[in-house]
Amino acid sequence: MKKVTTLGQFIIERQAEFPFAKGELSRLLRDIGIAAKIVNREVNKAGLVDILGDEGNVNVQGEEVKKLDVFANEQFISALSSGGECCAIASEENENIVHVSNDVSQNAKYVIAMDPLDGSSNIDVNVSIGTIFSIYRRISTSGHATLEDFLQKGTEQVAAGYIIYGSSTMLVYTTGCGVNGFTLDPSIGEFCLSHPNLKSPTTGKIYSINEGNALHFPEGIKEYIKYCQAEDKATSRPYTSRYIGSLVADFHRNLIKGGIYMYPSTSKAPNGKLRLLYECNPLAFIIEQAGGAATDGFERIMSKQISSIHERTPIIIGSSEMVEQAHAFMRIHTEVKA
Ligand code: AHM
Ligand code: MG
Repeated sequence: MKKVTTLGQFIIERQAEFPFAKGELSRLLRDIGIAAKIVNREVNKAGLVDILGDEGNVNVQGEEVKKLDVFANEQFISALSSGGECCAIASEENENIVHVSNDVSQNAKYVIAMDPLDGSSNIDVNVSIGTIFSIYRRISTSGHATLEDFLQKGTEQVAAGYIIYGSSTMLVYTTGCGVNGFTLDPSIGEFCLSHPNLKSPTTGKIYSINEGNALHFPEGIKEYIKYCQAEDKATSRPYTSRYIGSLVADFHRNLIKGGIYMYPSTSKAPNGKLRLLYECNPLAFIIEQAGGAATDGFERIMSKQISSIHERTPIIIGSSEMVEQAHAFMRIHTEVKA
């Protein structure tokens, strides 16, 4: 019989790779895994809320029915707070940093940035959604964590990962020594190693972008899309267009199959839509660890200076050769303009 490695076993086996305090980072990842299972349980019941809940947002047990993104935020904050290894959390759901103020956590060495439930507009229609997280070692030495603890470049991430709540639920993470994927086996309630040492194909046939915004894209992106759609046998073009509108799901598919995901700046949203701290940097860390690339069209995502926790950035992310090609189009068309 094939040996099954659970997430917990894997973290312990691999903790020698961790650059700093080994046990603490292991426990943080374990806490994230636990919260993910609880959120997964609720995501799977999402459709039932309409049946079990009533108009006043109260279910048959008399409990308040919470929006899933609010629920996910609370679950992750609670798991990370009680674990004692994280002193503060920045979340898409909270305007300001959430300090973990119990005695155990105040002097913890790590801070976590997260999007607890990304793609939440897809919940009501039974389409995949995800959680994204990023772990930094704090810079401040004692007391409350500071903004500077979060405003570090993506290159300083100690670990990052995502959970995809899809046709199956997977947790994928990196600590800077490659990328590994775990699939939740619902029968035993454990994440089991299913995708060891994930590698991004150097090129692919999929491009993912919201073409509804095409009128407002930069010239370089418009030209790159024409390139994706042009016929050329040698490079397997035209590519296929695939866009779920759930970042984690689009990213995950392209990571496995090879492809490129773009959310560029538009004339309406000059900084794009996605958030640097808890959406782009963690996925950039993962894709680079898998051999792919991530840029904002001009600069490597992980090298970008960050000045606020909810800052947005354009992003081009995926298979290395495809990202390089899109980048080249951006360069040429910016030079032409200048
Ligand atoms: P959210 O954080 O409000 O859920 O928005 C992020 C989502 C991503 O999952 C997805 O890639 C993107 O927004 C889709 O945006 P659009 O609908 O503009 O294409
Ligand atoms: Mg989001």
